[in-house]
Amino acid sequence: MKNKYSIFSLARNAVSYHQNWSQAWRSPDPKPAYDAIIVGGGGHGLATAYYLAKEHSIARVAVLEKGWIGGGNTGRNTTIVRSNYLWDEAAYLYEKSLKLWEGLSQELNYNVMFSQRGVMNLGHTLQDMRDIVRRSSANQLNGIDSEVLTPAQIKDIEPTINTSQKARYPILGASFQPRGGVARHDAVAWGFARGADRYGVDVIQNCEVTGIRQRNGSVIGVDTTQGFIGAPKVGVVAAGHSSVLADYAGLRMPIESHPLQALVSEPLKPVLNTVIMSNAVHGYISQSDKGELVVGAGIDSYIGYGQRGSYSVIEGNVAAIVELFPNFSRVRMLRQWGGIVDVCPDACPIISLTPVKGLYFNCGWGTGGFKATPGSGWVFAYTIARNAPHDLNAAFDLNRFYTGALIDEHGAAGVAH
Ligand code: FAD
Ligand code: PYC
Repeated sequence: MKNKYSIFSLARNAVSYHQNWSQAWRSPDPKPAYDAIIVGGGGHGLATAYYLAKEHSIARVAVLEKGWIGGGNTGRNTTIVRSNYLWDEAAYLYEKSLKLWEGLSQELNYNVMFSQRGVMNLGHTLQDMRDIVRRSSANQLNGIDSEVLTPAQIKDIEPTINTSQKARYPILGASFQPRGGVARHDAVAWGFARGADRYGVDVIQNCEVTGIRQRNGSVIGVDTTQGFIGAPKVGVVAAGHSSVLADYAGLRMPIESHPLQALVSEPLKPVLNTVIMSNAVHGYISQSDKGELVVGAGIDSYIGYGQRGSYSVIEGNVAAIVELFPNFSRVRMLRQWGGIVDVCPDACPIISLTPVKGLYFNCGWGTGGFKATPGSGWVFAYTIARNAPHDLNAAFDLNRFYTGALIDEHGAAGVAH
């Protein structure tokens, strides 16, 4: 019976141009003040608001987004999810996130299309293989699924890959995380937005934060394109624009902002079974459920805010992909785009209190924050609610850049930066 009604409702809404289609979340005007403001309506910001309301009963919250939700890196990334990081601190944080991914569609009652098809990181040199074995062993010691594959095992899983030892960069092996995979990126933003809205959170789009006001060293609210909005707690999750927001508060972040590009092909019949990444040749590839090949490379080396990227990176990227998969040489690429990623010197994020009381920053995820979306929101909500980090994010404090306790994850970052 339920299905019959939903089929009728679909047909009715199709002919009425969705006039009576109930909105997934409200579009409220901003209130004069909230208990907490989250700056940035990407997946991380929306997840933070969701967990603030759900886990900490702080629901007088506004998420302020300068454009539309998910229109930043959340909607621009290549959706790879994995937790195979080297050091305990990072491995625990990403693994918390992966566990949340595993129940996220049920948690939000929204299909985020999380597909655990496995992620392979290829090795092309003896040093690559030494690093792979080391990281895989570290993962296993931390209870994270990880295997080291031979070229023959790789070929069994991906029959179209070129494992010839005569290739310019021959494949010597790979690490494989079977629980890794991909998800539908904008569904994650929409699912968290709808969930947060149902707890009473105001998700406010087209509302750019243009200033962060403080009094006697404490935050008191933000200036926006829709006027001043007061709050004793402000959490900034602005991905590629974190330094701009930090500047509003008189802070400097140890961050560089770089373009990162991606491209997709025309749709093909199913041809790839897993996600394949190669840091050494600067290329990674997966196949979307629509059949498109989803391809990306390392960052563009210059600093900038233009969400485009340069042609030379694309050229090197597709050359690497064609070397790995010669039969893709005649596939046509349909679209290309860029996003701006904020990169920290140790390739790890900052999830931290700041010298301004009530002001918190969650940033510096570089090329790899999509996979962390639920976990990042979960720990950041805790940090804002308790005014103290959770054990899982204590090591990702801003102070590490003063103490020197950096967590170098350049090797585990899927793409070079
Ligand atoms: P965003 O979605 O960018 O959210 C930040 C929001 O803040 C934006 O919507 C922006 O409009 C808003 N904002 C900025 N300034 C203001 C302001 N002043 N006022 C109000 N709002 C503001 N990660 C992975 O784990 N796997 C991948 O496969 C992967 N691939 C990637 C491929 C590309 C091409 C790119 C660009 C990134 C990729 N990443 C990947 C990284 C990942 O996309 C990001 O780390 C992650 O999405 C960051 O999430 P976010 O919610 O913080 O960012
Ligand atoms: O962090 O796994 C990752 C990733 C893949 C592509 C971009 N980032």
